[in-house]
Order: sequence, then structure tokens, then C-alpha cells
Amino acid sequence: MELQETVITRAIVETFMKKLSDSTELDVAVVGGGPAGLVAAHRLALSGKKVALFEKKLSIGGGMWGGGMLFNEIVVQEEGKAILDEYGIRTSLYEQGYYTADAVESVTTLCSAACRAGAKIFNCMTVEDVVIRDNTICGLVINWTPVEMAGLHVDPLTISAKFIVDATGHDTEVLKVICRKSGLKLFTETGSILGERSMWAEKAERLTLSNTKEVFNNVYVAGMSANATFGGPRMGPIFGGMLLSGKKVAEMIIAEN
Ligand code: 48F
Repeated sequence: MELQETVITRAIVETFMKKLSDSTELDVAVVGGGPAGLVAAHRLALSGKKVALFEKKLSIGGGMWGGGMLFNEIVVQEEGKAILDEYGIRTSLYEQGYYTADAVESVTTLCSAACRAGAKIFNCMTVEDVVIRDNTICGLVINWTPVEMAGLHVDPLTISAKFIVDATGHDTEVLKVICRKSGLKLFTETGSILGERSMWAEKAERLTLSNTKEVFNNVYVAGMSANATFGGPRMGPIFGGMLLSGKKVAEMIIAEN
């Protein structure tokens, strides 16, 4: 059989169009493909939810790829290790209560698990806005990241979702746009994003979990975004809190219906 470039082209275009068009009405849209978003997408998809994850970068994995300061190893504590164990990600005991894992093995395995569970992952797609009806966020406005980077004047497209997870890390991008454009108040002390505090690993890891919650009607925060929203500190390259937060947000949404 002689390979034809045009068949290759049609295969890609038609398959991608089906994937995107099947994702226009979602149960859950996860924004951000870092560890928290990937674990959330995986667990939601496993439970049968129709879920898609939108990641603005070409690569999936957020801050996990780079370990600490580009040393591509991550650290997890006992609770984090338990999650890595579930995924079959190998860990090594460094000293009591501290385990290391290869950052690349961690990211690729989490991502593979999410895809295989049925989550659709759209990389290089930026969430630039939301759709609001009756004080509830019911959709996301998406565009290709290169369009945004090039400053092209190209209108975006829209998807709808019953639930949205802001797992955009330090940037809290979904919440920022809600605050900026709607004037509506978040479920925080001030009604606004409180902002992330300086490094404190112990406190931050605990707070990441308690800050993982609904922050606006149908919108949840997970991972570093949860701490940035509720004024918690950053934690640096220890990732247990991110993994546990992704798990918690999925469980909260699954419990909703
Ligand atoms: O930053 P990120 O890895 O978030 P996380 O899952 O984990 C945080 C840790 O990596 C680390 C840390 C301690 O362990 O503090 O930073 O909470 O992943 C967030 C992802 O969201 C993407 C961004 O490119 C990154 O990959 N993102 C941000 N804004 C948007 C977005 C947007 N508007 N649309 C789509 N993706």
C-alpha cells in the first residue's frame, strides 16, 4: 500500500474535529494540565463523567516537569506517595517521610491515565473567558494559544460544562476572568482572589487540601490555584498536596450528582 499524505491529513483533521465537537457539552471542564488537573480529570473520567482538560501550553504537566529548579525529580510525603503508588509511579525513600519520584515518569503516567480513562485533553488551547448565566458559570471560551501569543484578532469558540475546575496553578486564570468581567463575588473572605503567600511547605501542603472547594457556583479550585485563591502559601517542589487536591476535587464533583 502506498501512503498518501492527503489521507494522513484527513485522518487527523476528521478525528480531531470529532474529538472537539464531542467535547462541546461537558459534565466537567478542567482548566490546566498540571498534576492537580490531571488527577482530577483522570478520576472524573473513571467515574463516567464526560470530561475535557484544556491546557494552554503545548506540553502537559504544568510545574511538575521541572521538579525543583529544573532538577527533574519531585518530592512527595507519605500521603502523596500513596497516590503515586496507585498509578504505579515508582518512588524512592529519601529519608523518613520523604520520597522522590522521577518528574517525567510522574507527568507522563498521570497524563496517560487521564487519557486512557476517557478524558479528552486539548493542549495548546487557552481558556480566555467564561460564559455566565444567572450568576453561574456554564461554559468556557477557548482559543488556540498561538493566536493569543501572536496577538491575532481571531474570535474564540465556546464549550459548555456543568462544572468547571480551575487548576491553573499560581495564575488562577479562570477566577481572575470571573472577577474582572462579572463583578460577582467569589466564596472567599473578601469575595476576591486573596493571593498566594510566600513559601511554607508544611502549611501550604495542608492548606492545599482544605482550600480545594467550590469557589463560585459550579466552579471549583484545585492545586496551587486553591491556595492562591484563599491566601495560602506556596509549597515549592513537593507535590503530595497537588495530587490529593486533584483527587478531592473529583470526589466533590462526583458527589454533587
Ligand atoms: O502550575 P501547575 O502545575 O498547577 P498545579 O497542578 O500544580 C502546581 C505545581 O506544579 C507547582 C507547585 C507545587 O507543587 O506550586 O507549581 O496546581 O499547572 C497549571 C497549568 O495550567 C495551565 C498552565 O499552563 C499549567 O500547565 N494554564 C494556566 N492558565 C491557563 C492554563 C489557561 N488560561 N488556559 C489553559 N491552561
